[in-house]
Amino acid sequence: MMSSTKDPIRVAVTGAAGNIGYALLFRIASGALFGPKQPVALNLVEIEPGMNALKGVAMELDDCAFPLLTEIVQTSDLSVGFKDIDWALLVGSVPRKKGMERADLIGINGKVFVGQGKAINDYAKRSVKTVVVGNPCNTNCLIAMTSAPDIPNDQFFAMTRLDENRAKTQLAQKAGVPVKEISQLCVWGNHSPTMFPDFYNAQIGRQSAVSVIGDETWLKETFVPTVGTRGKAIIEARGASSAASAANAVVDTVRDLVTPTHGDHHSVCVCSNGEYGTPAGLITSLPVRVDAVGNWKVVEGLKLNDYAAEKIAASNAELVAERELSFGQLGLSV
Ligand code: NAX
Repeated sequence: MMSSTKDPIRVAVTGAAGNIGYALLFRIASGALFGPKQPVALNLVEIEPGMNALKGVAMELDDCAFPLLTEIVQTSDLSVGFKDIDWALLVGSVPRKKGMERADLIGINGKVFVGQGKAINDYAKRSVKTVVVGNPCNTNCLIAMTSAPDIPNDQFFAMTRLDENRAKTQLAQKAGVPVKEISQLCVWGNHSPTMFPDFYNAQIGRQSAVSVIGDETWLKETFVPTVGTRGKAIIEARGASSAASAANAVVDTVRDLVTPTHGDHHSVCVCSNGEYGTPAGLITSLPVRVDAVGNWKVVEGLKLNDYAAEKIAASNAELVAERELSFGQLGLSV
């Protein structure tokens, strides 16, 4: 078989030596994002203390002899890590430590995402697309976007696909059907326990999920909080936070942003233009579909009842508060 002559797609991954990085890099290198004919180059970005572990990860990538992987760059220098990249997957961030308030966390990570946004602005391709995973991912993404004024806002995303995937499985298990039967399921708002997995618009085998499940109390009182606190439940069970499922959701997010969507839609945090009454300018999770030529759009015309609208408004109010706090600390303006 002839090898591909296409130019590689260059993907930067921050936090590359971390847990999600370890589950993600091998899937990118194997072709899971852009298909089996598209070469990829990996720019692995870490902070200094992570560089030795990163070397080991790069050695393992070498040892896979992935035919699609053309180059591995290892660096803690953003001017190298983000040079001419097509995608920035911003996974690394400082975890919340004992005694640290949420405001402290937002402040520490806020500075990191100012720096990364500026570096994307200065060194990446103008067509670069950025997906933020590191928490608080919506606000970190907003900070990076604001710090990259030369890159269009519609090229910035934050991840709620893991929440969508979690929600789908909860519905499938309750209904006793395979997970592929679940569609039209959008998680709205902030990637935090306030998120709203919209069971009203979801379908199970092309029928309304509410009518198939037949138990609205379960949907409101069990399903919604189970999805919202699933991350915590994983930590309690595993003693470590979600890594493989988070990496899988990064793969799903990027693949579905470069692939036309057929009939369904997916949850991605994007910069709101005020759709469905969400505050314009926030990075909030909305239902997104990709057209035949690869442009994404927020799906129009979904009906939101009072319960759904209230839940979404509460989650967006939390994002507005995070924006006020972080922009105040960082001296950014909306
Ligand atoms: P780890 O602590 O295992 O790894 C993080 C890595 O990032 C470390 O190797 C660290 O050295 C590196 N790092 C820290 N600051 C950096 C910087 N400024 N530049 C480059 N690298 C840096 O965390 P992991 O389990 O991989 O999780 C990463 C992030 O994903 C966390 O913020 C976590 O909260 C977030 N998550 C987001 C999810 C989502 O759905 N949006 C779900 C999973 C996960 O909780």
